[in-house]
Amino acid sequence: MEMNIDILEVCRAFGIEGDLSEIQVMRDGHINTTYVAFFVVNGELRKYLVQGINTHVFKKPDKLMDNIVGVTTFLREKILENGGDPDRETLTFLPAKDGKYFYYYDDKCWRVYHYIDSSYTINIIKKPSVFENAGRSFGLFQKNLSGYPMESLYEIIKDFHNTPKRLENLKASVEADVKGRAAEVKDEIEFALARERETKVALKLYRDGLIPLRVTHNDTKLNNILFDRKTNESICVIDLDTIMPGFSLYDFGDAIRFGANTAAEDERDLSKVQLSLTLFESFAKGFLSACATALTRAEVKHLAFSAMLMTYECGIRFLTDYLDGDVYFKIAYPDHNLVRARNQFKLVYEIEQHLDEMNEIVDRIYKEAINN
Ligand code: GN1
Ligand code: MG
Repeated sequence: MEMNIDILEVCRAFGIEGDLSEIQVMRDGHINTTYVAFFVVNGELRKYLVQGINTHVFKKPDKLMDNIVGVTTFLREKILENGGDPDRETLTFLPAKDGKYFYYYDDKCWRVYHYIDSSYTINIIKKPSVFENAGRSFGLFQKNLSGYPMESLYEIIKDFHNTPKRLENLKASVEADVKGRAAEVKDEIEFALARERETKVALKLYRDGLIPLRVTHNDTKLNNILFDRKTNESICVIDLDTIMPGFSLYDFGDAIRFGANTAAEDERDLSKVQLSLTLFESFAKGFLSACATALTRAEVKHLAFSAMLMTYECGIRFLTDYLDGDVYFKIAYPDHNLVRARNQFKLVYEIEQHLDEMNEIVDRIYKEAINN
């Protein structure tokens, strides 16, 4: 078991002692590779998350970890101020023996953090209250970080949510057509190109001074929240790699994209892909209960639209990666990225059909939230 030896060596480099008793693989993420390592130290079981950083995506692990350690240290203080438990409500990273929060072993870059025990992640929502909880967590996350010095954050992935740029990338990939796949996905390309005007909306609002830059998470998938096994409450926002200055619309929209889809992000049967208005409302309720008073009028007005924008952008990214030959997102089978892209575009269509209702919901919930 070569991997066990690697993981063990990595853990030792982060100062972990004891006997390695078990390794589990975590399969949720599309980018990094994550393991849980179980150690027995003086008869006591200790669990660590050992993560191989995808350096193709995150080219500067030092900057990445500066961002993350800066933010988690800041959040720790906030959580303590609010009487919470920072060991469960934010992530705790371990320095390696050289004091850095990452370590190269065998050409791979690793980091290690404490496993938050008695917690779980969710991929599909069964109960709306769970999604409301998630909304509150992401809203609070944004609120807690409102005092964080934004200028100290490094832009880890340039133009990450620059939707016009994402569409330009798609056009370039269609042009290059390195795998000869463009003909097969003509309809999807057309769908993406037909919405070019929408790509510019958020950036224009920013340029017009109507929405501000904030410290945002930028990858608010439901499975980037830990829930407590005992209380079933959401406890901790994880996957902090893409924390950067961004728009609140990104965090709201991306959460809806993933969590209010009635099917998984890679469901092939598109008849199952719909937008749940009930779930949309639940998330909006949670999110706005945490940060309504901090949002500008234009942010609130575009929350429903942001669900469309982020779903559309993600579809563009999956389609681009399919055309590029699957070089970015991990795939489990050959047309996985195409299945994901079709799924996202179906959801875009669904959101477009329900946008008026979604706007009414936000309006109602916003009024309730600011009157409370
Ligand atoms: C990736 O790492 P993960 O699986 O949480 C991606 C997100 C996409 C998402 C689509 C750094 O998130 O931007 O929205 O897949 N992360 C990065 O599921 O590109
Ligand atoms: Mg993740």
